[in-house]
Amino acid sequence: MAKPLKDHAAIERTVTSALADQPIIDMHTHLYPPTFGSAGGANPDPAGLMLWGVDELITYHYLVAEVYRVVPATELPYERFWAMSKAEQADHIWKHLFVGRSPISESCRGVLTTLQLLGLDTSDRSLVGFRKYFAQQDPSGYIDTVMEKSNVESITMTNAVFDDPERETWLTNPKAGDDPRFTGVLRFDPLLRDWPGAAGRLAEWGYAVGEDLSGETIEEGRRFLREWIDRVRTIYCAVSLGPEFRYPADGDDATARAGQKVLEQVVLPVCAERGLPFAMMIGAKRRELVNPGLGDAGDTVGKSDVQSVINLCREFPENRFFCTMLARENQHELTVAARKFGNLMVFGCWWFLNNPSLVEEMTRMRTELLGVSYIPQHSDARVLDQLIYKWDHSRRVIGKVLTDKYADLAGTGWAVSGEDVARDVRLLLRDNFATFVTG
Ligand code: HDL
Ligand code: ZN
Repeated sequence: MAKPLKDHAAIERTVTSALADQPIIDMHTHLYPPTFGSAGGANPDPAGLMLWGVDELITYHYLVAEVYRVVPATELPYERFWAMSKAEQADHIWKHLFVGRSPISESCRGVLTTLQLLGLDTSDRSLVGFRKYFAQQDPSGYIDTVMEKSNVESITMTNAVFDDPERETWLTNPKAGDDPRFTGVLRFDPLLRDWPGAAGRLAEWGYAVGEDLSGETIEEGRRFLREWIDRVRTIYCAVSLGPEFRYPADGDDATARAGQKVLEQVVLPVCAERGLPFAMMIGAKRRELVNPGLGDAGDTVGKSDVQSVINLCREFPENRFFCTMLARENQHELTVAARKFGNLMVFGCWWFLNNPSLVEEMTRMRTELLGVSYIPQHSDARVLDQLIYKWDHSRRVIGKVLTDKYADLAGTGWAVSGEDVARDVRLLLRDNFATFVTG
């Protein structure tokens, strides 16, 4: 019989080391291997999709939004900011969010956590030394450094097939995704959010589809998905959906009705046939409705409809669904929905929820309602180095919650052992995902 953990301090130590020692499969990132072009280091490719280094960290779109709160567009027009070099943008953000004010927001703190855990001197308020360090790094070797420091064993990409640079990379270099440290996820938002636009693109690419979904459209749509699932060697398929997403679709909205038909007759049948989960990330209100001048920073959050997720899980029992929602207000109802369906796996504290106060609230609620049968976090990293801070900060909060929960458990007289904790942490940080993906 394993030795039970006696007191709160012993439980805290055990939980902290179990989380630190557990290699993570990061199930949602926007990261890429060097085959997609390296935008950092000594010889940056400005068109490269592999973002890394201090200037990319500081110009992450979360910080762009925050700097525009203190230097408004009336003072610095968006077009002028976007015309600056990456280094000039970073200098502007560093001046106003780090030197001119304390960098206590989660996005600013994250930059400093990453630099500190890389062993750099974060008492230095100049960027010169940091830039020198990154200029000395080799892109591929640096990926190993970051994965080792964050204890991430596998990085899941977001391969958005409707984004031209992404698609063209795959078409010109079939080996683009061969890096064993990365796995592919086929992302196709326009298929469901804007079928008329998507149909036009597919037709350009040689698929005999029609906006009116007639003729061979359904079969050709399935061919398109199958070909890209194979090319990307995708381990699940994904979309981001707006807060207005409904299943079944609102009868008056022709585009939404077309999206529903594509979901029912193309996406879900191909995912089921290939045994792939389908991930729905719901609640992002895209920048066109908010503030397009901010670019990636221009999107916002809206409350979504959990009943639509319930309807899909019930009506498509042969499909497996990942789901995360962007609004704090949706979290309790979505977590309760996960109690009703074994084919629903809730995951992550997405985007505007990835802040310690909300990660703690969500992780407590999920653990109390679901035990350890959920996936507490994904990084959503867009800049490679962010893995270091996003997982350091998340492990700290998850550790706080698990320590309390195991202390409560020990209080019932149940013998909590280090082996139990390590097994549960393995499920939360890796095996719940790995098992759900293989089905
Ligand atoms: O759609 C998504 O996958 C979101 O995560 C967006 O990429 C968003 O801009 C983001 O980076 N959130 O962290
Ligand atoms: Zn994302």
